Amino acid sequence: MTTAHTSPSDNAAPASAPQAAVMANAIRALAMDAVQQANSGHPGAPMGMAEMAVALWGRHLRHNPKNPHWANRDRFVLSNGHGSMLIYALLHLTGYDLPMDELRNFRQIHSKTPGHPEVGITPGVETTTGPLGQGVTNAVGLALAEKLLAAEFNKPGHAIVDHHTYVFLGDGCLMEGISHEACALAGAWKLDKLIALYDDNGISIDGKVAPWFVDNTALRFTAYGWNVIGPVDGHDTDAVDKAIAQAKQSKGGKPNLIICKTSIGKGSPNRANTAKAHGEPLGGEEIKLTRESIGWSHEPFVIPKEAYAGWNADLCGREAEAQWSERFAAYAKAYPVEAAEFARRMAGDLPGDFAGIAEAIVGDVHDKAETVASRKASQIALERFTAQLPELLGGSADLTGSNLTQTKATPALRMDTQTGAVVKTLVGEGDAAREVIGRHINYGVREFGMAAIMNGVALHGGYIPYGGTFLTFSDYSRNAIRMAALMKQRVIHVFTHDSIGLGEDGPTHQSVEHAASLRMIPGLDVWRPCDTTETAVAWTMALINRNRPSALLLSRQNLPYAPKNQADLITRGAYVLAEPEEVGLKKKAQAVIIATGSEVQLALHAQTELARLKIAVRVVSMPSTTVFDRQDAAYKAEVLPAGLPRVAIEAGVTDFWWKYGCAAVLGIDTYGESAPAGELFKHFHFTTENLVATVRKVLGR
Ligand SMILES: Cc1ncc(C[n+]2csc(CCOP(=O)(O)OP(=O)(O)O)c2C)c(N)n1
Ligand SMILES: [Mg+2]
Repeated sequence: MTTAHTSPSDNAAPASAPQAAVMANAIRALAMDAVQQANSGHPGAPMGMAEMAVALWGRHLRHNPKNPHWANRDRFVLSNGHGSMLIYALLHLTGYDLPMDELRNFRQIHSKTPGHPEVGITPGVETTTGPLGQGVTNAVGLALAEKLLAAEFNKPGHAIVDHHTYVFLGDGCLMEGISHEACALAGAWKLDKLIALYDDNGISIDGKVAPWFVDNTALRFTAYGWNVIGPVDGHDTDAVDKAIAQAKQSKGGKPNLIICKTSIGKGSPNRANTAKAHGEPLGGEEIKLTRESIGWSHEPFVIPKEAYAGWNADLCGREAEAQWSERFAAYAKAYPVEAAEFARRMAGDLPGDFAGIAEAIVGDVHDKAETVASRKASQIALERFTAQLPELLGGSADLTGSNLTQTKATPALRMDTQTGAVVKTLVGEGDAAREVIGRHINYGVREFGMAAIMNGVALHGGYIPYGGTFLTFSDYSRNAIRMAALMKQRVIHVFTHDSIGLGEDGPTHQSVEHAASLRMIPGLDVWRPCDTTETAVAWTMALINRNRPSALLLSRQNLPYAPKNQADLITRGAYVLAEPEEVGLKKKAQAVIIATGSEVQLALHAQTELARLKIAVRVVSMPSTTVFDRQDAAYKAEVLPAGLPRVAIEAGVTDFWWKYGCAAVLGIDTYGESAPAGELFKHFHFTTENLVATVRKVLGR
C-alpha cells in the first residue's frame, strides 16, 4: 500500500459535510429518477446505501475511471445487484465512460445500464450480480485470487499485488445459503483484505424481515472468524468511513464485515423503511416530496457541479495507477521474468508454447492407448497441464480422491493458522525444487460456493480455476455455472461419476438428465469424452476457450481406448470414429450410430456385430454436442450425412438426442438403481445386443 494518503480517508481530501450530503443526494436523485424514467427498477437500495457509497467510493476505493482494467485496482462488488442504479450513478459521477444518456436509458435495450449490473457491458462493473448471494461469493473469489497472486509474485519491497476487495450486500445475500459457504471459506482462508458492508435495513421484498430472518449476523460472522465492525449508522458517512479504515487495519487474517444500519429508500417521506421502496418507482408525487425533503432542487438527470467535483476520481485515480505503474516498473527491472509472467497471467494468455504442450500431451496418451476411467484420463492430462501452467488453480468439493483433480504440481492450498499467510511448499527435487503456493483447494462440501468462487477467481485474472464434484451435484452449482457462461469466464468444471456407470451408490448419485441439461446452458461447452485422447483434447479446448466455461463429464469406470487414426477432429466436437471398412466391410455405411463417453465402446462393438450381418454402420463419437453444433453446415453434413438413419446412444435422458434427427435413441428416462455398474448397463438395456437390434429395426433388417 502506498503511503501518500492517510487513514481514515484514503482518497484525496475528504469532502466537507455539506459536500458529502450533496454527493449522497446525487445518488438518491439519479436512482429515483432513472427508475421512474424506466418505470421499473429498485430505488430503495441505492437511496439507502448512498452514504455508504460516499464513504467507500469517495474516500477509500482505489480505482481509475480512465482505466477500469488496471491490474491492481480495488475490486468492488454490488452483491445486492438489484440496487444497480447505485453503481451506475457511482460510475457516472466518478468519471467512467458512462455518460448521463446511459443513465437516462436505464434498463433499455442496448444501453450500458441493464437491469442488473453486467460485467463486460458497463465499464467498471467487476461481476454480474442479481442472483443474490453470488456477488459476495464472487468477492471471496476475487479476494482469494489477490491473496494468492500476492503470495506468488510479490517480493520483499515490491508489493505489486496489493488491493482490497469491497462488497456491498443486503439481507437477501445473507439469507442465501451460498453466503454461508463463501463466508465460511473466507474465514478459513483468512482473507483480511475482503471488506463487506452490510446494508442492514431490515427489509426485503415481502416486508420487514424480522419474522423470517432472525440470524444474529454479527455472531454468525464472528463464528466464521471474521472481524465484525458495528453496527454503525449507515447514514453517517464519517462513521462508515472510520469503520472502513478500521477494517483495513484488520490483523490476523480476519475478513471484515461492517454492519451498516440503514433505511431503505432513505429520503422518501412515505416510502422510506418500507418494502414498497424496494422494487418499484416512487411515482411523481413521492419524488417531488423526496426532492423537497432532501433539499434537491435540480431537474431529473441534472447534477450540480459541486456533486461532480466531490465525486470526481479522475485525478486520484490516475495518481494511484501511476504510483502502481512506478512500482511495477521497479519490479520489472529487478525481476523481469516474473514481471512478464505476471503480465501474461493477468492478460489471460496461455504460455507461448501452449500449442506444443497440448499437442505433446494428446500425442502421448494417443500413443499409449490406455484403458482407464475418463476421470483418470483427466488426471493424466492434468498432471502435465498443471506442471506447465502455473495459472491452473484446482480444487474439489470434498471429493478430491474421486474427482482426481489434484496433481503432483498442485499441493493443497493452506493458510498459516497463526499469521494467515499462504503456506508455501517445496515441490520437485534437486535443482528443480521450488517453493510453491498450494494450488489445489479443498473447498469442503460446498459445490455452489466453489462454482461462484471460481467465477470470482476467473474475473480477477491471474488464474484459470477448475473444480470437481460428482456430475449429479452440478445442480447445486448450476446457477453459478450459468453465470460463468453469461459472464464469458473461463471456468472449468470437472464432473466425475457421470452416469449409472458409477454403480452401487445408486440413483441419488447417478446422473440421468445432467448432461442434457448442462448442454442447454448457452455459452457452456460440455464434454463427455470416451477415452484418454478425447479427454486430453477436451482439457485443451477448455483451456483455449478463454471466453467460455466448460464442463467435463467423466466416468468413474474404466473405458477402453477407442482406436483412432488421428486426434485433430475431436476439436470439432464430433467426428467419424470408425467407418464400416474398419471392421472389414467394403461398403458404404447404411446407418450412423452416434455415441458419447462410456457408450462409444458399445457403438464400436455393435458396429462389429452388425458387420457380421453385412450391415454397414458408421460410428460417430460426439464428445461435445455444444462444440459440434457450432461447426459449419458442410462439416456437420460430412459427419452426419443426409439420408443415413441415425441411432444415438447415451446413458442419459433420450429427449436431447431427437434434435439430431435420430430414428432411435437408446437412453434412460427413469432414475438409476443401486447395483454394480455392469449389471446396471444390462438392466437398462445398454448392451451390444440391444444396440444391434435397434439398428436392425431402424433399417428393417
Ligand atoms: C437468488 C435470488 N432470489 C431471489 C431474487 C429476487 N429478489 C431480488 S431483491 C430480493 C430481496 C432482497 O432483499 P435485500 O437484499 O434486503 O434488499 P433490499 O430490499 O434491502 O434492497 C429478492 C428476493 C434474486 N434476485 N436472487
Ligand atoms: Mg434489505
